[in-house]
Amino acid sequence: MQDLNFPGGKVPLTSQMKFISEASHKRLPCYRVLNDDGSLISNTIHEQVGEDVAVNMYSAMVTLKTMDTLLYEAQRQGRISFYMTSFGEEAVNIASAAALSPQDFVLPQYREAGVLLWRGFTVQECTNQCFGNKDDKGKGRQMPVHYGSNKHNVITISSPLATQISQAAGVAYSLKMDKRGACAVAFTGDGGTSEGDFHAGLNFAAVMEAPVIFICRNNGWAISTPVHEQFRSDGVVAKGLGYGIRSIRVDGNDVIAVYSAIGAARNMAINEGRPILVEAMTYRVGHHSTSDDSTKYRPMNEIEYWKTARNPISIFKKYIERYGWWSEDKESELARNVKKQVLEAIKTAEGMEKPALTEMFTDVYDQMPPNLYEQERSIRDSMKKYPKDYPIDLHV
Ligand SMILES: Cc1ncc(C[n+]2csc(CCOP(=O)(O)OP(=O)(O)O)c2C)c(N)n1
Ligand SMILES: [Mg+2]
Repeated sequence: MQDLNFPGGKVPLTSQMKFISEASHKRLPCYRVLNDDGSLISNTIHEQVGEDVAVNMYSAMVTLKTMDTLLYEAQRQGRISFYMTSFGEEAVNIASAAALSPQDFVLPQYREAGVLLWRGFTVQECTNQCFGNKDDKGKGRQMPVHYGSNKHNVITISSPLATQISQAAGVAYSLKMDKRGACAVAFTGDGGTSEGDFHAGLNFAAVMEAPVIFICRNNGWAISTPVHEQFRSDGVVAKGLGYGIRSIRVDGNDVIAVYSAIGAARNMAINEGRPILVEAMTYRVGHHSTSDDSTKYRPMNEIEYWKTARNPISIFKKYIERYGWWSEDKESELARNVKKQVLEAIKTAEGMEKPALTEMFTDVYDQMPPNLYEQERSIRDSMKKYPKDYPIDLHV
């Protein structure tokens, strides 16, 4: 039978009434370079990572984990209101950031603080944001961990899921029109892929040939929703075909695999002008946030397995030890320095004044409208009337 020329191209005809199966019997494979004992799998194609980059990536992962541990504790002590950790996902954070260029625009979900740290946004800056003090660039108006930095080309995190995905398609298209030789990178969780914005963003990027990398951290859970209640497709990578997007599934706990895949994705996105979808398979070892207790909905041994046997930091430590790039002395020195750095940052951030009250009402409109003046007056009256209910250090 002949092909028929439909709008959109020629399609072969068939007399067989054959439905396309909803699933292939084999799941799509996951690209991996490192064994769990830190040795290289033979015959893999991957980036050669030298000592400096490897040690920097390892140190950044340890910094992220230490910052998470101590800021999580600070929340438990009532010193900050909220926190989210990246435990178990340090490799996706750091290795993807390391494979990008500082000119690439990153649009994070919220579990990617490591990308900021890698770009030079300091532990002190993260801590200032979490404490909402006067050095927080967001002027204390966002929830903790909603970082963003103009200087580092990282768009501020917004709580509503997936909004960053369609925005990234637009950012990428503009980078392409301006011939900037850079790409946009949007992170999402597995849960974020159920939002309409995910589908709109991928389709828009494919049609407009926008240089954007969509990185999905498939960590198994969206708060208490497991992935089998999230989608019936073979995870996220399978969706790429539906949108005409080149895609790869990668072991998200393997630093070298993530680094290599994101580096290759970046080259294709920019040089060929196309979006790329990366599904990084990982696990959320921590609770969803400080408002969650994940032992209520998942078994302890599952958490323990990913925390120990599949820990991305320990796997990569074994890799750098094999090359003689790391030692127990270096490990203790790093641990000591990083802990000191984070504790000092917390002390400084906590001791700093809060932003002036007026900041709560500015930056939304060019000229402050009467209703905001009214709200400001009302809060000042309330402070006078109930001084005990407001922090004494509130800078008015
Ligand atoms: C539009 C929207 N719906 C619901 C929520 C509440 N919410 C916050 S995080 C989250 C789970 C997201 O899971 P996932 O994308 O897998 O990311 P992870 O937390 O696992 O990193 C939900 C449902 C939200 N913030 N925005
Ligand atoms: Mg998730």
